[in-house]
Order: sequence, then structure tokens, then C-alpha cells
Amino acid sequence: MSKTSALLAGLTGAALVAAHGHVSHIIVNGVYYENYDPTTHWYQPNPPTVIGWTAAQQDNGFIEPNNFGTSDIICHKSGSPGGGHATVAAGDKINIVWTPEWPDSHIGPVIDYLAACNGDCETVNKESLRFFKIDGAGYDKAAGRWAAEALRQNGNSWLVQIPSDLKAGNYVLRHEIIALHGAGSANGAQAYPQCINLRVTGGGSNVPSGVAGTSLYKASDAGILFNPYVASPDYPVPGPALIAGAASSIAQSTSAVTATASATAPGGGGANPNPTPTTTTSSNPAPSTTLRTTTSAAQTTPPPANGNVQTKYGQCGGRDWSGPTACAAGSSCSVLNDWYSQCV
Ligand SMILES: [Cu+2]
Repeated sequence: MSKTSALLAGLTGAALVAAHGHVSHIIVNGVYYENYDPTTHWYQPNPPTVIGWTAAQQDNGFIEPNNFGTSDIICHKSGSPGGGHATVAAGDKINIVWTPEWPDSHIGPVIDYLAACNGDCETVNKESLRFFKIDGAGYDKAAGRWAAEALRQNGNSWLVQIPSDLKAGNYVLRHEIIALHGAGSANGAQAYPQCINLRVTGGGSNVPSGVAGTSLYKASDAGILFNPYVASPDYPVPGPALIAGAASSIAQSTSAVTATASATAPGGGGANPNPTPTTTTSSNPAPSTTLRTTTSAAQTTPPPANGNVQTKYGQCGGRDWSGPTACAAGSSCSVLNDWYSQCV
């Protein structure tokens, strides 16, 4: 990691503690692949070519249940394909690493899907993707914890195994945490989908059928409108059934990094410049023209919470909460339930 990227990582890491998160990288057999970073790459005129999908998640935010029928649920807000991919073998275990720290209040399931691209994933139409579920963990009664808590305890990472009999080809991996701290109320769940392009080698002939991203969940699903604040909850993981032979999750562990690789561009050539995102957002907190023409850390990093003021989407109250209760300008503290209030 260069001095500059180390500085960026340090600055953004500090600012994200009170926010949510995104997948920062994946590790495949010790090899580190950088993911799309919405808090910096979004603002760069020529962001690096990465394996992860570009999305308007500059706030590390989420998709709300009322939008589960829109294309934003497929690969996050205004998602568009990553410019490259990582290569994995069928049967490989991939460590998917989130930015530190996933908020401990954000309990809920961790779910992984694959969808065949039937061609290059870098140019795929996301509406054509059909996702099949390769794992999906909710509440583990034996361990007494939610999958998102297990992820936190596993170095903010999740280990996913590519089915060993999967047919070789290009696939989008859709990894997702659904936070349930507000899910006892209508439209209170929060989906954090993260999409990554994979070329799967080896394998067999298995081509599971799947469903469109816009058909994965409904706001009224039992696992979406759900009060998690009960003893030993009976939680139904939402979405389609697991594919045959799949487990809800594999044994979790972290992965050591022994090498770093760049995303492979389609056709196997060198890295191409990633197209500048063509979508814009009116909720961008700062003038986009300024941000898009600069790459300095100071101007691409969201302002950190200042002392007693919580950043937008951060926690601002709830039982046993001792942190800030005031919200940054442009947001106000909203009580979601006895356990959690949020700056929105
Ligand atoms: Cu949140």
C-alpha cells in the first residue's frame, strides 16, 4: 500500500466508524484484490479499475425496503459493472473484507448470491442477472449471535465458498448484509448489497437457476419486516432458497494477505481506465465539480464526526448509548426503537 493510499485508508477509516460500510477488498488464496471504494473512487475522474461495481453509496448507505423492487437493490444505488474481475477456482474460499468497523447495533443476516453473466460481467446488463443463493446466515441460536455479529468478530470479514461443482464462467458475486435494528417497523430494514466480478475456473456442470435482483425481497417479507429484539429469535433468512447442497454458511476464519493483484480487464489484457461514473446524485453533500477534479485526501474524505455531533446515518441514541445525541447539519435524530436512534 502506498503512502497516499495508507493515508486515505486511515482518514476514511476514522470517518466511517460512525457510519455503515462497504467491502474494501477480497482475499483469494492469499491474494488481495482492491474493491470499489465509494468514498473516494466516486470522486475521481479516472478511478482505478477494480473488481467491484461502481455505485452511488458515497455515504456507505443502504437500500430501504420500499426500493427492493427497483434496480438499486441489484448492486446498490445506480450500480454499474466493475471494470475488471478476479479469477477464482470453483471450490475456492473467498474472504470478503468490510471497512472497519461494522456497527455492532446493525444486527442481521449475511447472504451471498452468484449470477452468471453469460459473457463479460464488465458489460453485463444488471437486469439480466439471475441470482442464486450460495449461503445465507441469520441468527445462530447455538452461538447466540447474528451473522453480522459473527462477521464483526471475524475481522469484519466473511468467508464464502464458491460451489465446487459450479460451471466455469463469469459471475457476479452479490454479497449482502441486511441490518435489522429498525426492521420491526415498516421500511426499517437496511440492505447493503456489494457486487464483485469473478471469473470462475474449473468446476463442473452445475448452473443453478436464479431470480432477478428486483425479485429477491419484498418489504413485507417475514425476514425483512422483523423485530430482532426478542430472546433467541426464530429468524427466516429472506430471499430464495439456498441452492441444493449449500450450507447457510461455512466455518468462518480470516485470510492472511501474501500478495496483491490488480483486477483483470475483460479479454485478459492490462488494466483499462475505468469509465467515470455517468450517474450523479443530487444528495451529494459537496459541489461535485470541485470533488471530481481533485484527488487530494482532504477533499475526498467526508468530514469526521466532531466531538458531540453524530454524522448522518450514525447512531444518536438508544438504550445504553453513551455517544453523541446531536446530529450533523442536514439530519436529525430519529427514534427507530428503544435500542436505536439514528441521524437521518
Ligand atoms: Cu445504519
